[in-house]
Amino acid sequence: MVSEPTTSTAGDTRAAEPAGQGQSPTRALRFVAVSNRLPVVVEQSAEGWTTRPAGGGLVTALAPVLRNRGGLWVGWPGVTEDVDLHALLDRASREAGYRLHPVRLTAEEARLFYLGISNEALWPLFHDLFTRARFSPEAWRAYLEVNRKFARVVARRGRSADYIWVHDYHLMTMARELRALGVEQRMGFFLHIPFPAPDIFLKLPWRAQILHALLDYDLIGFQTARDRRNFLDCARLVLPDARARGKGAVVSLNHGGRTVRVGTFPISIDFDEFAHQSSAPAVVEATRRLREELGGRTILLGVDRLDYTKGIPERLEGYRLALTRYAELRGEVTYVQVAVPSRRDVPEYQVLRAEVDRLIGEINGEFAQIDWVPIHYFFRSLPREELLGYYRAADIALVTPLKDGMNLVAKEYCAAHVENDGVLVLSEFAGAAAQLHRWAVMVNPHDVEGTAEAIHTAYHMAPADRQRRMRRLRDSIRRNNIYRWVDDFLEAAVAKRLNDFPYQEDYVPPLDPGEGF
Ligand code: GDG
Repeated sequence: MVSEPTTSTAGDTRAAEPAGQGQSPTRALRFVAVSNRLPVVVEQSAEGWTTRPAGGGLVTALAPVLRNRGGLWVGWPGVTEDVDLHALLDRASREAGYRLHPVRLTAEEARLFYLGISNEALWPLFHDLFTRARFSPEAWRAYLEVNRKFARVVARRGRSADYIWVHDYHLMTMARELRALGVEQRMGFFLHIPFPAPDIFLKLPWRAQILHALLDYDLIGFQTARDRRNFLDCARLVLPDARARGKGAVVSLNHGGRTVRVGTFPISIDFDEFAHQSSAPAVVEATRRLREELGGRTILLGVDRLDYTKGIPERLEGYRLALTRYAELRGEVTYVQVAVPSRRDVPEYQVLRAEVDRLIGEINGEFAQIDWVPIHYFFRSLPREELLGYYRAADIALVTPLKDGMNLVAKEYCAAHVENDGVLVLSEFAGAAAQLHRWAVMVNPHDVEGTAEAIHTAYHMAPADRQRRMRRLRDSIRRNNIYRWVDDFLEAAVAKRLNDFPYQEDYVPPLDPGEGF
């Protein structure tokens, strides 16, 4: 950080930390993960304020990395009320196995930074849906201010041996703020969502500010080669002196006398853990029960946050057409859609919810028989064990986003199919397609007829073909698991691997008093 002494605060409890593998606490290599949201949901219940682990791709990917490594995760707890976070987050940190440190936002900051820019400008634009994007200068000023706030919290909590790893589109200008505060540590950034091509990115009023700020990181990571190519094309157009050099997964970008590394790091899952949990007796029993309850029919499964990028209405239209065209599917297949509520206060998401409700009502109304319902719909998050039961029970997974950074559901579905059965129907526009396209049934999610045909193809696929493809899918995901993702990123960032960060069972660093509490 700036320098070690200035990071100490009065009453700092760090001196009590165990050294870990013979290193003094302040020298031990430590992860500081930073993301918009902390990986817990803080909510009010009958017992008062409580926390529970949050879901979502980023948490699934990062939690195993920080667990028991004395790591720190900095983020917004998601509430703007005056909640006593100290005890709440202390307990949640012990349960998680890493320290959670909050950045408090006012209701106005949350509205402008989180809703105004992150959800209503960057999210749609970066997913190529620019007609849904709104650009508010007032919200942009709040975005910059909140990035500054995050930077101040990290600068105060930091130590010289930290590796600062910032995540996602909410925090693209944070490195600039950290540098302005004199922070010198190496810092990396990973974009979980796609990076758009220049003809879309250049519509952003703050395109130059974002690119300049991103270049203050030392390493910028993208999910796929396509995203990185888009980023480099945009950088060359907006910053005429920018020059990319090198080949392979990590290249160098020179600009203004600085060299930044730019890499491709496809994110993944803890494959072995998913496979292991899917074999647990409770999951096997849940799978058996589900199959029985659904009358032994072929099960199609969709699992998504209820988000317009996930292509749920388009998929439903594809299913409707499949039932219309291929009579043999009627009464023989059942589609289970799990839609996890998301961003409920954004109007587009309310419209989407109504559209999905309407389509499901129409399809069920049109095709249902007295002993068969074509679509079972859950508008809620399922407990992990139940989700795994659905993954295992499903003969066909429909993963058809209009655009997705990666899509972990596709990988989790395959990991859960420990008997090498099941068919993955996958969108060409999911980041996962780059890795899995050879063995999945590929679709263009905008093509209703193509989607119907893909369902038909998956339904009729011969068992030997299913097995061969699923084995290949699982081999690829097993090899390229979440630990490989972390190792590749850290190797490029600081020439280290995950195992260089000391593992300490049951150790969570003590809570720092001060800002945020
Ligand atoms: C972003 C990018 C990128 C879903 N339903 C339930 C549940 N989930 C979990 C899944 C999975 C996660 O949520 C969803 O991850 P995705 O990757 O599919 O999608 P996003 O949340 O949009 O994630 C994405 C990711 O970041 C990582 O970089 O892949 O492209 O958009 O882990 O298991 N979990 C539980 N119950 C559910 O009902 N417990």
